[in-house]
Amino acid sequence: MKKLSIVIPCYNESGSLPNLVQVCREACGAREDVEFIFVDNGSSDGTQEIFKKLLIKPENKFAKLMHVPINQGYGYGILQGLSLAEGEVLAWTHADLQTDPKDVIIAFDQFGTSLASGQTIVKGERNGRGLFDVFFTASMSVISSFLLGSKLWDVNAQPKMFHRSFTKHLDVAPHDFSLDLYVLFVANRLGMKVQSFPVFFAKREFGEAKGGGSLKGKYKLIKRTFAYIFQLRKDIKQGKR
Ligand SMILES: Nc1nc2c(ncn2[C@@H]2O[C@H](COP(=O)(O)OP(=O)(O)OP(=O)(O)O)[C@@H](O)[C@H]2O)c(=O)[nH]1
Ligand SMILES: [Mg+2]
Repeated sequence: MKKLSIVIPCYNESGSLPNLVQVCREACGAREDVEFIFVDNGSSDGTQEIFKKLLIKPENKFAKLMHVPINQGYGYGILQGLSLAEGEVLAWTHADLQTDPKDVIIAFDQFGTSLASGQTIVKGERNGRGLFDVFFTASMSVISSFLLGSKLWDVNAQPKMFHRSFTKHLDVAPHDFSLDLYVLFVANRLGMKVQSFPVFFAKREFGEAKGGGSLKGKYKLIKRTFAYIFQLRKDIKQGKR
């Protein structure tokens, strides 16, 4: 019986994969109540072949692989991974090892009782980042919170973790990077507790930044986030949410 399923969406992260699988295996240790689900999210860099070779090894039985043939966005990949999950508590985190996958298990052990109640969402809060990134995140958090009337802080920090009963709210979840914002918004709306815990945020070692890790990425993140926020506001006004 799995208690915790951790989904890791991977998009063109071939350089990180051997390290990622090893770190997740060590984090899992001998625990049989934890499973990892790696999602090859429509990568074009040989990710699928690398995963197949790694996950066929007996020591890597702790993990499953989900293959999304055509990339349809970060959120879509996570939702596909969640559909394979057997755990009572579900989580996701990133593939580039900026946040240690072990943190997900530590937080699960720490907040397991609140998570089991279905009334708590657990999220990371990034430490160890540069001043500019901290300022960028703080500004995004304040503006997003104001526009949605919802307390949002360090939205894109990983992991996100919740009881499986929360998945009923994911049918209309966005398929792009706004998924993280959406789950926090819904949790606030339902009056759930959003429990943060500190995670050290390292520099990316392999592959290239596709999210907010570069200036170009930050520009795209701003455009995408505000487009989604205004769509959400419209839906709320029209009673669709
Ligand atoms: N851009 C993108 N990333 C995806 C997708 N599916 C999964 N991912 C993963 O989402 C994670 C977040 O992307 P990152 O490029 O790390 O974003 P970021 O952390 O804001 O940027 P960096 O700080 O430079 O790493 C990575 O682990 C990607 O592999 C997808 O469809 N598009
Ligand atoms: Mg990253």
